Amino acid sequence: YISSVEAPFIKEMSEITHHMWMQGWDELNGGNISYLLDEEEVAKYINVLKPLRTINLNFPVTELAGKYFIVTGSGKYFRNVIKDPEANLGVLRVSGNGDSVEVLWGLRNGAVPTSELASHFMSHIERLKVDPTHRIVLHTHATNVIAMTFTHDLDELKFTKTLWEMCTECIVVFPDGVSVIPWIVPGSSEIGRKTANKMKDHRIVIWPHHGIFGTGSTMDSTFGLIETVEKAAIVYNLVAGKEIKQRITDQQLSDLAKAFNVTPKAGILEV
Ligand code: 2HA
Ligand code: ZN
Repeated sequence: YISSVEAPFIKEMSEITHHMWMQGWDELNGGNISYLLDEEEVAKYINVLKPLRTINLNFPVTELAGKYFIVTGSGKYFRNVIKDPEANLGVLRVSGNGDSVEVLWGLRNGAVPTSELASHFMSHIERLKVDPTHRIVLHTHATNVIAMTFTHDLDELKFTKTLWEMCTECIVVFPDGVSVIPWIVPGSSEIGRKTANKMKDHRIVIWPHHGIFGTGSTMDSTFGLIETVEKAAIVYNLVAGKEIKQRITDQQLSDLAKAFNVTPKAGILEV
């Protein structure tokens, strides 16, 4: 095998966790990522014939049987991943009946996958149904999105419209809008099911007073999507309480969608 630390997927995970920590979004053990990998890609760097150990799941995921993922570890800090990927990340394979995962690399010293594995795996299942190129689920405590969930109506159509209005490019980047679930205890199967249910027709799910889930085919597109939502939330928070003298109108949002050939989520624009 080529040295595992040379694996592009380990480098990508190390770089993005470092970058997100630098944004201030992933304090302490906040945030988690799971990334669906191809067996051939994994097998170039890691011995897939010798699982290190098995971890049982309390939410079976038969749909993901045999699939490979690299994930962040539970209780691990994004800040530390780049210094020691093998302690803070793990490469997993879902067992044939979907009720456990085999650890193939990483999660040194008995560490376990992210506490939000239920939300991640259930979201992968739903996104793969609508997008065969889907690969990544990324959760982070994006500061301004969290702040916005205190002052803005949590109705997801209203939330989406406000974000679209904050920056011209938003409707082009997420014409499918954002979804919002109620506040639920994190790490639970319930929050996993509610999140995944929204993933049937959204790539973004906002957890009020907690953070955001984003999905996509590549690390760049997934991070870029979350970055764009967060940017809109920054602008929202900056103009909050100030007199708005001009704004992007519904007609202009509709013109943007036409010009960039995207279909805005229905029921939001009044034109
Ligand atoms: O990993 O972010 O939602 C800690 C969390 C839980
Ligand atoms: Zn969190």
